Amino acid sequence: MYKYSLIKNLLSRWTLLAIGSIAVVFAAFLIGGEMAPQTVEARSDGALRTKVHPGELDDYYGFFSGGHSGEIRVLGLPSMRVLKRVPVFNIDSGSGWGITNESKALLGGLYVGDTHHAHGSYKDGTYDGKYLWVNDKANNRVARVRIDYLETDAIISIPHVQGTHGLFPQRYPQTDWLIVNSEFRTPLVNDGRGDIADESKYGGVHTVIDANTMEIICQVMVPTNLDLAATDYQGRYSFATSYNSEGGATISEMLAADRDYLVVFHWARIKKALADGDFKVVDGIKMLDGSPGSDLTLYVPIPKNPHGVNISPDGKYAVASGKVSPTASIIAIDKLEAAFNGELSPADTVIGEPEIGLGPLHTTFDGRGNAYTSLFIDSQVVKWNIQKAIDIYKNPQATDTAVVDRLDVHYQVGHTMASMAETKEADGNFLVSLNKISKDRFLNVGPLKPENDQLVDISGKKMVLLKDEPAYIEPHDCIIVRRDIIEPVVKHRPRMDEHPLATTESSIERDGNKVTVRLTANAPVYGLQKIEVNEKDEVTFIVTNNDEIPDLGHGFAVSDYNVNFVVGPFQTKSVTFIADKPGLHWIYCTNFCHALHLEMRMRLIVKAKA
Ligand code: RUQ
Ligand code: CUA
Ligand code: CA
Repeated sequence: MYKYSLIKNLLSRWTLLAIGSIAVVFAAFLIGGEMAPQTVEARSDGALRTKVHPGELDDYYGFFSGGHSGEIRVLGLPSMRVLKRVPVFNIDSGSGWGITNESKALLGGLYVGDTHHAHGSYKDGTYDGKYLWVNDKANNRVARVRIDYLETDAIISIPHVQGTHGLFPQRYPQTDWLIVNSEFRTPLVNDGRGDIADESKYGGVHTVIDANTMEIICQVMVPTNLDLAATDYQGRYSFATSYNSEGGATISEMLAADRDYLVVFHWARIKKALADGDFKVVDGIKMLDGSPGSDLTLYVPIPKNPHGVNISPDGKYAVASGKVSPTASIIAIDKLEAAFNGELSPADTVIGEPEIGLGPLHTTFDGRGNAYTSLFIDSQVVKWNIQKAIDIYKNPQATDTAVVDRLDVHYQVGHTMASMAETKEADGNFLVSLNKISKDRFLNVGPLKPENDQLVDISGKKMVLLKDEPAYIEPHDCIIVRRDIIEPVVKHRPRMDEHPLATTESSIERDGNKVTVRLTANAPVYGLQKIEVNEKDEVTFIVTNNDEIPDLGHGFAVSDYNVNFVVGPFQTKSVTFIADKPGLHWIYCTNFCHALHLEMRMRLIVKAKA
């Protein structure tokens, strides 16, 4: 019986596959022998192509936040291969992030971070391939990564906040604003003066950042906390879930109320308040008051301790879910203006509340009218139909359910994200379930196991689990972007003169006890063979890689000086240190660049003080 069905299964698979491949070849022939790069090939059995064979490229870029590793990871999907780790708020020995002068200037002495939400820049509701932004919940910063090099190019600190969490760029007409929420309520001026133990005086802050200059435009203060963030598809509103409407400082206080809020921020009115001077200035920052009663904000009551808020790709609905309510709430975005104008109560903008399961956190979309919500407690992703949920809500007698399918995931899912789902071009091909606990799914590696990011095919009616992928601590969220948007943007090298100190000739300059060495690196030699300095000199090395061959990187490690970084083609990086260890110190290339890579080294001679 078992054997029979196995053989039947195999047979039908192989036959179908064979017929399918003939069909694909034929179709390719029909359209001129070329498949568009963004086309995700369907397999004959209806599932998507998921194998990426050696030599083949993935269809999507995945940008995953790295949690408390402080980085962003770049994956290829559907293979789920990690292609690059972009250091952001951390120290990275591989690239020298946190070691070079350039990266230290951005990091400002802070070497840990907690990245939760990486989102891309938009034009007209879809990604334009220019930037990514990511939050640092631990040290309250926001970083920008330029996609052409996939390197961090700006980091700013957000004042007056703690728990910098939800982050979202403007989606329409393009990303000019970037908004960030503070999850923890704090005293506005948190300088240890006054009664800072009195939590009734704390508040949350919705920060508006100029996405191009990375300067803070203003902050909108509210009495409640602000957790996850979203923006609409019309450039009119931003959203924040708030689970501490109680204004509590303990977990039981934060769980007292049955409903908390989805807070909506009205952008035209924020702009008007800025233009009218309707703000106070605190530490040089324009602070607007968004307390209940202000015309800048709307407080939509939703069930209990909400977490995620996501906007459907058609721009019509905001979907939020309460961690301790088995429901999701559907908010009609086209009803918000009436509510802001007082013609409708905020509660009446809620047009659906489907019951979906326990511990709902985040929702993503397939662009075909379905939502997929992660259920932390049930360890499931639940697929439900948005229109059905709205119809059921209208009809109190309805007994059917909006739920279409459930998929067990392994285990304790946080975020879930579908391909292109945060754009109007959501394509409903793949979904990633970012599970916090892998339990027994991988070989045991000690007290802390990998997480499990699972790839799911959502192209059919039923979800199909395709792949388990162990992940190092601790990706929270991701976006999945079509390859044709990113691939043409990413460059092999910068222009050499992009770094003001780039050099094509090596030199040594001395100014008192300051020594500046400009150094070229061409495989397999540095431009100098020996440098002599005196003990306690302040030594700066400016290293330019003059090789233009793609991926020919040179390392620069100074033995026993805690200096190591890598310089890509035409890149320049610098480092400054005090030569406090007399003796011979070999400087060598750490990046295998040439048959004579091991010989690519030079001497640093530090002469002892008499
Ligand atoms: S959060 S697991 Cu930091 Cu995005 Cu919800
Ligand atoms: Cu240069 Cu190895
Ligand atoms: Ca609450």
